[in-house]
Amino acid sequence: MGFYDKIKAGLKKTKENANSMLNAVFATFRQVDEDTLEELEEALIAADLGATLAFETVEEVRREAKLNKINSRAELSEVMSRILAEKMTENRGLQLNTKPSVILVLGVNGVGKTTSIGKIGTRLVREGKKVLFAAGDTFRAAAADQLSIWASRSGSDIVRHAEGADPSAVIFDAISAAKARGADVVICDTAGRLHNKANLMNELSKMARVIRRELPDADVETLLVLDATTGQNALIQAEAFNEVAELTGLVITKLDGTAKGGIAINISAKLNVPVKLIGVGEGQDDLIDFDPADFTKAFFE
Ligand SMILES: Nc1nc2c(ncn2[C@@H]2O[C@H](COP(=O)(O)OP(=O)(O)OP(=O)(O)O)[C@@H](O)[C@H]2O)c(=O)[nH]1
Ligand SMILES: [Mg+2]
Repeated sequence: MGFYDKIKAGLKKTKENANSMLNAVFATFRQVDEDTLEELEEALIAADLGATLAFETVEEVRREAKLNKINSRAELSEVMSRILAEKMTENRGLQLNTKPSVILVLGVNGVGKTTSIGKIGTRLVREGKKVLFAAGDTFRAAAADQLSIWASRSGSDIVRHAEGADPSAVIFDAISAAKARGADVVICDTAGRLHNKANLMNELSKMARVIRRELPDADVETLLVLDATTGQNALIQAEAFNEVAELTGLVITKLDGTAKGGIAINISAKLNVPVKLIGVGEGQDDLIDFDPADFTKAFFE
């Protein structure tokens, strides 16, 4: 399956959710008039695009319709997907060119951090890389157990400490092990931390400092994982984490579920951070490279 088909299949549910209102607009579409534009704006807000982006998009559709008549549903969906794709930050993929390089994975409870690490590990191992997981979620022993399962499933190594250990110490050990064993990529799991808890945020910056101190010249991806089914709340989380961490990318999960995928477009447009990967299931292979143009095309088709 090509990327585009995979996105389409993965987003089937998301499309059904997001598009019930959009479909209604498209179904009755004849020409771009005030009624159509108003309905379109409402439908975009309902699809989690947010009021600002919905308004801007509709204004551009209005302008476009004046310049080049929009006469069919196909033309309307083509114009809409192009406008939205242009608003998103370009995705140049994971930058992991140093040996070792590091991926630090952040996000609140239950968004899919550990699962996404398992999927990313699977992919990198298949590309022939030596991958090492760092079990930086030391809150619960079960967290490291879950990561261990993903390590063996993906063919990655793991460094873990006992429950309650200092997460920064785990990361320090993982980096030393990576240097000693010649690993290509260290992927650090972290506890589901709440953005309004100062101590947890401090812990996070401490981990980032350890990475920088031990590997000053390494490529470091700091990925924030967001659960698409939480809608606008995901945007609030993204803004909060973006203030304390130097995010290099977003991973948006659960786009196979009841999410209305507009949140991916909204966040990518709002923050100057690209969506790099999307999760479309619980399986090892349910991870897709995010491409703004393909995504919006699948979204409106
Ligand atoms: N449908 C679906 N489920 C997902 C996806 N990604 C993760 N999940 C599920 O979401 C649940 C939570 O995933 P975890 O990876 O444990 O989340 P986490 O962020 O590590 O959670 P904590 O460690 O508790 O903070 C699990 O049941 C996963 O299988 C996805 O893309 N689609
Ligand atoms: Mg976890």
